[in-house]
Amino acid sequence: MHWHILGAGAIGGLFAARLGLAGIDVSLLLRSPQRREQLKQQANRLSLQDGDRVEEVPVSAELIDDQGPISHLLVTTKAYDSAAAMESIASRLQPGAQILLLQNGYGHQQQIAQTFANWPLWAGITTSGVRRLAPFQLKLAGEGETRIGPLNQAAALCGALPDGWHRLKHRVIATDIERALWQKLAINAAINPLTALLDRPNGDLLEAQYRPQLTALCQEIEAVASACGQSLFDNPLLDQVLKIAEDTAENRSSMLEDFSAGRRTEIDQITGFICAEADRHGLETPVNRELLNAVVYRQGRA
Ligand code: KPL
Repeated sequence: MHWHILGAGAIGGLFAARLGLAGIDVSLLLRSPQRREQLKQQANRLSLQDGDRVEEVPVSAELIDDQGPISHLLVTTKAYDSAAAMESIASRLQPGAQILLLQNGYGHQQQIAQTFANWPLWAGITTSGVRRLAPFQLKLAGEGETRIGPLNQAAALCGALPDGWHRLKHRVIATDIERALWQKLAINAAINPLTALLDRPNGDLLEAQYRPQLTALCQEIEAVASACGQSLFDNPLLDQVLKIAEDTAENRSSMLEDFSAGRRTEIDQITGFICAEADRHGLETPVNRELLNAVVYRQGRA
C-alpha cells in the first residue's frame, strides 16, 4: 500500500506524517522542483512538533506531472482547487485506486464523485489543528478527531475506511459522512471567517465580547441546516463551536492563515454555500452574509 498526497499544505503534511508513523509508505505530490528541493534539504523528512516532542517522518516526493501509477490518493488541496487538481493526476489513477477527500467546505465532494464515479471514493473531515512553521515543518495545535465515510457504492464495498487508515494512532472514526460534512461545515462557518477578520486565534472566540455575534451566527447556520434536512449535533452548535475553539485555542484557523499568506480563502465553499442554501430556502442570514461580504472584500474580489 502506498498513499500519494495531493495538497502538501498543513493538513496534507499532518496526515502524511500520521500515515508514515503508522508504517505506511507516503509520497507527497509537489507542484514544483523547488518544493522538492526544500524537502531534500530536510533530508526528505517531515517534522511534526507536538508539545515538547518532535517526530521526524521520512516521506518521498514526486512532481504532479510525473507519470507513475497511483493506487491510493489522499486529496487535501483547498476545496476550490480540488476538481482541477484531480483532473491533473487523473491519468495516473489505477483502476480501483482508492481516493479520500479530506477538505473543508461542502459541494465539491459531490462534483468529484460524479467525475470519478468509477473509483472508490471516501470523504473525511478533521478537527485537528496544525500550523506550518516552515516548509515541511509542522506544529500540532489540537489533536482533534477525524471522521471518514464512503461517498459512493464502490467505496462502501471496500470498507468503512480506506486501506490503512485503521492503523493511524490518532482517532479516526468511521461515520455517516453526509452528516459529518455538514457538522464540519457549520463549525468552519462559525470559526473561520470571524477569526480571519479579527486576526485572532481560535481560542479568542471564547471571550465574552464575541458571544452575541457567535450566537447569532450559529443560530443562522442551524436554521439553514435544518431547512436542508440536516440535524447538526445533539446539543446546540454554539456549544460545539466553543468546545472546538477551546480544543484548538492556539490554532490560527485555515482562513486566517490564508489571509495572512495573501492566498484565496475557502469562503465561497463555506459561508458562501450557507448563504446560497439560505437563499434557496428563502431564509435571511444577515450575520453570515456580512461575514461573507467582508471576507470577499478583504480578498480584493469585491
Ligand atoms: O478546520 C478548522 C480550520 O481552521 O479550517 C478548525 C477546526 C476551525 C481548526 O482551526
